Amino acid sequence: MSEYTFGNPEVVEEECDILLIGGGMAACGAAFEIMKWAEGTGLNIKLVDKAAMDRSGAVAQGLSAINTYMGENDPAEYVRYVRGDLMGITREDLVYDVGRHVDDAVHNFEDWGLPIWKQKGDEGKKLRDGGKPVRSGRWQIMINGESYKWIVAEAAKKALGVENIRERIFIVRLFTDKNDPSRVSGCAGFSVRENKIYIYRFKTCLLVAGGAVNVFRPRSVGEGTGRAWYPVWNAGSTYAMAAECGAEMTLMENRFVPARFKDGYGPVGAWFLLFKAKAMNAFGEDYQEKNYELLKDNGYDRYAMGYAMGTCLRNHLMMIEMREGRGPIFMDTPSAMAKLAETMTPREIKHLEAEAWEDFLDMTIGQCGVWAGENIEPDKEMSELMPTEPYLLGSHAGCAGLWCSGPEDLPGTPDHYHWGYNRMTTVNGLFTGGDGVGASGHKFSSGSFTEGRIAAKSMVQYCKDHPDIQPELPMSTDEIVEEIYRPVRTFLEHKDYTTAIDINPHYITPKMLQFRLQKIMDEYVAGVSTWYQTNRQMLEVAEKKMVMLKEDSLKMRAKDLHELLRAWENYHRIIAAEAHMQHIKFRKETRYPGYYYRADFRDINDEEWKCFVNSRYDRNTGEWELKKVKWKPLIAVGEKEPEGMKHMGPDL
Ligand code: SFD
Ligand code: AMP
Repeated sequence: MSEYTFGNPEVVEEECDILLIGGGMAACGAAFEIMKWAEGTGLNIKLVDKAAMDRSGAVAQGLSAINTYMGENDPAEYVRYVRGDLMGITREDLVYDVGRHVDDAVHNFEDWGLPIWKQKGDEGKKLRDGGKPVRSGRWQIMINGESYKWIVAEAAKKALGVENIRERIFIVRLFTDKNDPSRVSGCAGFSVRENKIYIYRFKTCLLVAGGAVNVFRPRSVGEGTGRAWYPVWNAGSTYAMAAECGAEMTLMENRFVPARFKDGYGPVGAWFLLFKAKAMNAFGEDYQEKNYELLKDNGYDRYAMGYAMGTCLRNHLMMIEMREGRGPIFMDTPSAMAKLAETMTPREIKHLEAEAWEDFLDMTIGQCGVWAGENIEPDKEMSELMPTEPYLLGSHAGCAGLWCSGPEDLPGTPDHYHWGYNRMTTVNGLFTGGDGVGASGHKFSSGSFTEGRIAAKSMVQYCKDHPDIQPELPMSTDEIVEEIYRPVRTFLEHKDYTTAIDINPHYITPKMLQFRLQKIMDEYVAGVSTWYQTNRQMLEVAEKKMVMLKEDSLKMRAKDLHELLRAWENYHRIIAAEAHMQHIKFRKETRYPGYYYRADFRDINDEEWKCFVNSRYDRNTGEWELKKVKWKPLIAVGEKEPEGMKHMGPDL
């Protein structure tokens, strides 16, 4: 079988001061920012992305809104919003830090060519010059964003220099230092196009490889496999690689279950907020209004105050209808469009129809496919909504991630919120941003970019403070190659044992392993098949099955580079899944109804659980250590911005 000649990879070894791992919003923010601070230092800075930066990450298909823009709002109010949406427990220092800096990111995007909708009379006037954006919600502004990622990536590449960027390198493992296990020293990965392994040594790195998708069995199976809301190519690398080198994680029990247009996974924000559409049950009832009182049952109403009900609570009210047989849930697009059209000219109505399509054409083109394929004209026919399978992420309406040091200049911040450099994890030299930073959701694209910028500044400072670090890897090159190419070796060694390449007692295909993981998570760890419910016993079964799955994961095969990628993605998903499962087991309450339910602890229990849950993974023993960490509110309820917390503007 001469086609299988990729068994002995070439090894490329490189050294740099700072490595950015990922090429998404946070990485682009870092790449854009870092050269300003590094000027004159001689620091060598590189970036590696698993894909091509122009279209990599969650913003690949573009977006139609920027969901975090302060404008006239006060960042303290933003903290209140995020805190409310995430059921009370957030790192308010980190959230505030994003809020005070995020607008400058958006102004830059506009300078680089991103079209931002403006209110009548302000067309052509930039945000920077006081141009008023079209707001869909209090925090969200509308854009024509099909090319959003191209635009941002172009600026990042220009700033960092294309010669310092390598695309299509999938990083699979981070290393602590041979002589100092509290410090990161390098990483290794492989090219997804060539038979090459890459090994990097560095003083510090920014690990921003996005969230985790396809950990749970998706609603799209069979003919729909491959459709998901969040990007399928983000496989939990951020969480897994950080956990494997001992970084503390926080709120990994949290997940995001977005309500989406069914089957196409089209986002609902523009429909709810801009078009003012209403969702209803099969009998035309507004279930949010109808079920509101039920929130009192388990103390869920405590977090339904203020101007917006949290995302998970909106899900909860919808799920009651679906569980009790009053689905489907519909988004009433025709009424919303008819209402808007009442005051419009025929030309404006045509434009409105175009906008309804463009919302998805700009961001989730598959939804247009569903509409076209099912003959749905949104001004004439309603569309179904559906809560999706769970995703692990820290930048959208979720807050799973790594425990990070925050800014030091905010009054009232407790000592355990900062121990070093802003956005550094508990492993020295290991920084993160975007989906990587836990306990501070609702950053979205602009906030993730902003966090990349914040981390970039800190990383340069870290290098200046530690000029003498000589990173040394704890493994030899041969050992690293052996580990990364294990699935390839397994395949080459056993492929001739059977005549059917996919059927072999000596190996498991990455696809089958992924199905196994998804089945476990779906059926025992509160996936769609149990309507997001679990309990201690179910989690214990999952844990047992996971041990075997992990054992078998060492027998994954890779018959080509694509499968090698799939194999390692699965490995990352398993670690992320384990963290999620362990955290859900530890937190004995239902903190996020509508995201998941602990059926054995249905209430929100503020007395015992208004705290972070943090964990550490020991790669050598496979053990998880979990603990409660004190939460502290920094922004008072319903007051103006506290003294000393002034909007800081663009200067980081
Ligand atoms: O409509 C490795 N998001 C929205 N944000 C908004 O501001 N407005 C919206 O309208 C948003 N909506 C939305 C959003 C996302 C998606 C998928 C849809 C709709 C359909 C959220 C933002 O996009 C999100 O918050 C940020 O992009 C997060 O930024 P970051 O940097 O944390 O993640 P990334 O951009 O996905 O980038 C990850 C990068 O890592 C690379 N990578 N590289 C090397 N080695 C590995 N092992 C790697 N693994 C991954 C990736 O290639 C990528 O470059 S709406 O729903 O609300
Ligand atoms: P989505 O399209 O669902 O990802 O949402 C985009 C933005 O709108 C996010 O900031 C959401 O939190 C917000 N959003 C979506 N639906 C609603 C709603 N019904 N009420 C308030 N905010 C919403």
